[in-house]
Amino acid sequence: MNLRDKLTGPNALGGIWINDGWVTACEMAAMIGFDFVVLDLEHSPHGLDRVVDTLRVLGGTETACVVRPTGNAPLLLKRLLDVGAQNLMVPMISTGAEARAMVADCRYPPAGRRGCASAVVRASGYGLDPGYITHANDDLFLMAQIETVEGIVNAGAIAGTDGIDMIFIGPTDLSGSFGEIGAFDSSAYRDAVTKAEDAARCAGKFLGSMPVPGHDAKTLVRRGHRLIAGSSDLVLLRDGMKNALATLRQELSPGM
Ligand code: 3PY
Ligand code: MG
Repeated sequence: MNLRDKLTGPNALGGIWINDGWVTACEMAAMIGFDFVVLDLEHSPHGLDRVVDTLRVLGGTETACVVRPTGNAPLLLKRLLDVGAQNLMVPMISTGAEARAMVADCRYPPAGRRGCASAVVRASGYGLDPGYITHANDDLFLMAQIETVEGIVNAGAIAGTDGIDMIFIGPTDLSGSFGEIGAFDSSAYRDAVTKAEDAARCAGKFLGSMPVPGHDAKTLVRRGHRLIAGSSDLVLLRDGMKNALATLRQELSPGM
């Protein structure tokens, strides 16, 4: 089932950020039953090969692969699409023009300007799917991240852009754009989130975000969010290691 179909189901979708890019973590996430992973290229060291490996691992599973490129640039988007990524979460979309450029870069002509090598790329089954070029544009699920003050000002234009399927609010950067990273309780931040949510709703687009203090997953879902990217492979690994060491130290201390 593709991400769009999954999003129309009864429950909001729960996913996990993959920051280490370890394919085993993606495989495990699918076995455990996460609805999606976000393979994050913006804040991690891994590259395109890791994306291909992840798509291969998740290919036969019910877990959708969302890929977040480092930014909104045709050269990045084109290569991700060619290796078979279909669900892209593009960070820092702040104007309608940026949203239109993102969509155009992902669509084959005449709807867009994606470069074409459909006879050889993995996305078309290395050319085994001759119809790829005719359905590739429809297969896309494009998520624009609104996470700047400018993006909030232009939220209507971004959400209203044809081809943008979801507005994903990036709470950390958005709060930073208002002057203080993590100030999720300020009225400026709260009003901004409401504005982005209203814009998505008005445009009939899906909404998604990441839970942060004061805006937990339940609250987000109540406000209309359908895709919630919760924890991260690295956060879970870090906390698991910290706990394991704390327990071990306690058990090894004299007197225990
Ligand atoms: C942010 O919080 O800035 C993100 O991009 C992730 O949600
Ligand atoms: Mg961000």
